[in-house]
Amino acid sequence: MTPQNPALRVGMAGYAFMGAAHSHAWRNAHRFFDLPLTPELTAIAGRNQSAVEHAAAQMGWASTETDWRALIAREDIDLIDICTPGDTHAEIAIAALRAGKHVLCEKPLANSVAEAQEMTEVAAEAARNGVFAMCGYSYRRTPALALMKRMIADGKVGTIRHVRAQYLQDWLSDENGPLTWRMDKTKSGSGALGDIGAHSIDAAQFVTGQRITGVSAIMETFTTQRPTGGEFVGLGGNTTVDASTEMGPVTVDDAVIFSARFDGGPIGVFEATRAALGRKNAMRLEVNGSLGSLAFDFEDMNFLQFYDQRDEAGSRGFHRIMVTEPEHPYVGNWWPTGHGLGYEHGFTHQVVDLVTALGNKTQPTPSFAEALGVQRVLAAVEDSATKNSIFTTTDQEENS
Ligand code: SOE
Repeated sequence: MTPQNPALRVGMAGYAFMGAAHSHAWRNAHRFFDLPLTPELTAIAGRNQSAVEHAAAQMGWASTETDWRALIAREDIDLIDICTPGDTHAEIAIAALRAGKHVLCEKPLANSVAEAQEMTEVAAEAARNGVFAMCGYSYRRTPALALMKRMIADGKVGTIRHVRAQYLQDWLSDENGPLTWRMDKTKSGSGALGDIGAHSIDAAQFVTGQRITGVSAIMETFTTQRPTGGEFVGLGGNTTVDASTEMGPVTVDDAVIFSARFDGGPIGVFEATRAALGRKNAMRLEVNGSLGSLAFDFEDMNFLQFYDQRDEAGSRGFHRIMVTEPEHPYVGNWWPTGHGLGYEHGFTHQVVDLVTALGNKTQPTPSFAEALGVQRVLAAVEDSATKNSIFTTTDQEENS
């Protein structure tokens, strides 16, 4: 009888889409990976008693709280998992760390650089006492993106010249879609930029091992007013019928595009939108180097495209690597080759890496300091978009 690993007792704040994805990960990680600690779904917190009790029953949590502060006060909880909107991240994470609880905080880390800086300082102090914090940029744990990073590090594309990142969704194409927290700047911090553009920024810095040092941006809000009171069915799909006819202001971007410079020399082009009809979750990343290119599209997430200039001239072309071999990151613990993984597996791999780091008493990644770096890029993009001077063609005609 192998000795039972110590428990990692988890308290989660929030139970919507991210709560469901994180709960799936906490339930399954130790059943497919050998972990030094065994996660336990000890308590879930949400303000609405009946809703959080339903969520607990559905997602497998042992108890409920209606205030996140009660989670932090409990002696039977070791880690706080923050799956709430961005305006609550700083308050919850700082209180949890100061109470000696490890923290997993959904992305983006915060709604401002100032909040992210304070969280990072508190996390650094907590780490000195063996209490660790991680930010939930889960896409880097998609096997094909982890393989992209490995191949770049192994020199497969040579010197990086271009980084091209798009994150395209269409669930906000419908102007009758209701006004929810993701469109309220006081709750979400920004729109497509922080919600999905942050994933692209983290993934681009992760796979290249380089940092964005400067940006030039345009941000746009296509639908400036939306019906209040309704909710989206799931995230995409049709809106519910109970959206009221009262309209409210959208205070965030529908779409953002920006150019970027990386500290190691490459230049980059980024795009994030939730209004690209027909694109459901097209998180795309392409790296072009002096010896080859790598390209990924989450809508084809079990494959990585690789062009190798060193191939025979007559046989050069993008190879479509099926990322399901035991040699590939994470996949050896799941199914035989060719059976594939899904969106939820990135969250499970996130728990695997977090719990492994905690069991080894080492800093899990991305740390709050690394997530602060993404926050700085988000702020620079917003700053550029508000101050950027677009050189119109009429300017050129007048000045010529
Ligand atoms: C909505 O755009 C959303 O749920 C994001 O918030 C998630 O981070 C992304 O993984 C899926 O789309």
